[in-house]
Amino acid sequence: MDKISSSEITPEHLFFSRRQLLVGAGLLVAGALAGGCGAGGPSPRAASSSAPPSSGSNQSSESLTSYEAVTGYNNFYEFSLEKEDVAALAKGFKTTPWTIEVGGMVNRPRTYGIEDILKTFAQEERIYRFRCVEAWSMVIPWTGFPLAKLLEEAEPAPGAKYVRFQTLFDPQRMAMQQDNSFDWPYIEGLRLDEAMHDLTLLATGLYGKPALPQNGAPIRLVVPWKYGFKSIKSIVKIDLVADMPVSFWMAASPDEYGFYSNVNPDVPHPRWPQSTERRIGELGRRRTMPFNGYAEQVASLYAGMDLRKNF
Ligand SMILES: Nc1nc2c(c(=O)[nH]1)N[C@H]1C(S)=C(S)[C@@H](COP(=O)(O)O)O[C@H]1N2
Ligand SMILES: [Mo]
Repeated sequence: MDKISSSEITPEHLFFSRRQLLVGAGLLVAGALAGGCGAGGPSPRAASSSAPPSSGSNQSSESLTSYEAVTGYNNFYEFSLEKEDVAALAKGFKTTPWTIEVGGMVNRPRTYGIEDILKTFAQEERIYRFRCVEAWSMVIPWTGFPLAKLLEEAEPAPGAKYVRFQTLFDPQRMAMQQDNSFDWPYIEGLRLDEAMHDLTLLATGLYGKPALPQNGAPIRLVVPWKYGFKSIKSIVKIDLVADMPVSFWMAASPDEYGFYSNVNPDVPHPRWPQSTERRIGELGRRRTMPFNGYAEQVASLYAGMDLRKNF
């Protein structure tokens, strides 16, 4: 019912200081924010305000990563392979008008304008850990809505087993797409049950503001228990499909990148051991948690699977 997250109607300086206060306090949350807001500690909060508060102990030390780092240290190969250069090169990238085509094996295909998306789906705030396969991590307050809501509107047809996502292909505006050593456009995929999981977000903003181009504006995926590359940016197409999609990184380097890409400290990547990570803004390293700390919510999705084979 409340379509505007409280952060959107709070002047920026108040938003920033209130966030720091909440995180510093270990987490108070739900009641302090507008109804339905998912904000809390770095762990996701149940939407219901009657959910028991998580113990503050594993969260009090996890501060939000600074806005400067979240918007200044980016992987977005369409613009640059250098994380520090992406923001400048993406500056001025136009994200309106923008359409997102939802189709494939659905009963109700639909093309949304980004403004329809913002009107149709109540935006909420979710604070998630974000873990790149390069073994660095952040804590980011996203604004967005569960992908499940959009998929429910589309009504997956029988036989649809996966969701395939596609980034804009426009080499004039995304200069690296002129480089043929990659197989553009960027593609990602999820199994349908992963896509329907409540943690899986379509994000339109962060820190209570519309997302900037470097973070995948106007709409990008966020799957907090998987390596960051699954969280595809600047999406124009979402298709329900029968077969497992081949992602951009699977196509580029199949030995290094599997379909699942769940954060897993026990399965090293050939170039980056995964047992620890560097939290941006912190000294020293943290131990990497299975499923990036979301095992309680998502491990059951992989019951009976060999996670070394299905990496
Ligand atoms: N289209 C597209 N999406 C992408 C990428 C990319 O290069 N192109 N990089 C991925 C990687 S490797 C990471 S770690 C995250 C980075 O998101 P951030 O810059 O918002 O932190 O975006 C992911 N989504
Ligand atoms: Mo990444």
